[in-house]
Amino acid sequence: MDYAMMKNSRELFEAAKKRIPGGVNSPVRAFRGVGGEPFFVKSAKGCRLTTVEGRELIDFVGTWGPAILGHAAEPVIEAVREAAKGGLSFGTPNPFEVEMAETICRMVPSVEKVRMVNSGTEATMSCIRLARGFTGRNKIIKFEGCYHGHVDSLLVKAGSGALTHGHPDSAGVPEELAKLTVTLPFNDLPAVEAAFAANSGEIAAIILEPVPANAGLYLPLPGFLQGLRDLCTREGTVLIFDEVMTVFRLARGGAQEIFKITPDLTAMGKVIGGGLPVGAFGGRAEIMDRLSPDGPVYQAGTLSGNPLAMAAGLAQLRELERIDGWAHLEKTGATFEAATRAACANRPLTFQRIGSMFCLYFQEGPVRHLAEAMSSDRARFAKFFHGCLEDGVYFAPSQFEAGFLSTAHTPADLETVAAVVEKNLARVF
Ligand code: HOZ
Repeated sequence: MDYAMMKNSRELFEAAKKRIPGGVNSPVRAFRGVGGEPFFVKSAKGCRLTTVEGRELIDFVGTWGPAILGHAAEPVIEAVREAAKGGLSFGTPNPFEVEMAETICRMVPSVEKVRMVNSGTEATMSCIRLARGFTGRNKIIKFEGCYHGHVDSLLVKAGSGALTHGHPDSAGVPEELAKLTVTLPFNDLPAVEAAFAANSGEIAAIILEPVPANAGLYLPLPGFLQGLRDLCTREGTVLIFDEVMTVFRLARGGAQEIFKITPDLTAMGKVIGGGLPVGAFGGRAEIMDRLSPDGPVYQAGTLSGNPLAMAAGLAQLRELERIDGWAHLEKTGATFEAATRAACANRPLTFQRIGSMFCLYFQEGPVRHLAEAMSSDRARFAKFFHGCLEDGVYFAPSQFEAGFLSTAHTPADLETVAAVVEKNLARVF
């Protein structure tokens, strides 16, 4: 069967389900949070996806973050084409990875040294191991609803698909390991103080998304991030920012630049791969130097620093700097926010945005942590989602995911979308 020629999402999904668990290679794609079946995409350009049936959709998922210039941006495609001519993978050091390391360190000043990996999961997993190796301690603190990829120690009260599909504490994670993860409510500094008191001298790291975006999107309250920084400094604990989604997106230097906090380690990904599989982690040289081959903490990867992924990411970052992408995205975000807020007026809805990331909660708010996010009306969200999809607008298929804007979303696109949002809100209320 030539599946590439198939023009029917339903038939493709039926075939996929026979050979791929749930028919998808990542659970959030399965539409279980909204019901129905996923569509299959044959191509994507700018802010539009084209399904195998030939339908065009205005996309607010952006391949879950990487497509900050829109899909198939010319400079990125050109860089990949050029790099591919020289070979796809060498398994040796290559010049692209040196340039990427220098670029990351320049754009994110807390990062003195960096290592490339192949996914955000690898990045957070490596940060945890490194923090444990550096401190000689075992316990970590994470926050409810924060999702850091599918790392064993971090699939405890996790967000994203784990939350959407009702498995925030995944089966298959040994209880002995899960016990080493202390989970706390986000934005609750006294709870963190109490956890340090109860586990004195045992906490290797605090890991968090400084802007949690895997249970929708909520922001750190004033003083929360600084409070964590101060506690980590006092306790000799490694502060890890998971900025896989936010770095190079919210600002050149991510959430840490916006909130002026210096973490010890940062997990990165998405935008730095330009759409190819990539991740990175970096931070204080003193900590990073504990990595093998210099130090005793082992971490490795056959495809790490892959020339194509590096070339794509470098081209994307260069283009973002050339067009001052972050100022552009802030303007796009503000326009989108104004239109959405107008459509939401007098309805029990909460719209939250920072830069080019956003979430519309189906509840009155406030939303500052997981428990509040959970009280959203998910049935209403699902109806809204499907109405928008029918009208050609694709938002993330779960109340517990963030939306992403790109520099390819034009004012005309946003006007179209505002009318669709307005129409479908009127339908569901
Ligand atoms: N919320 C996830 C990314 N942070 C969605 C991507 C996935 O799991 O496939």
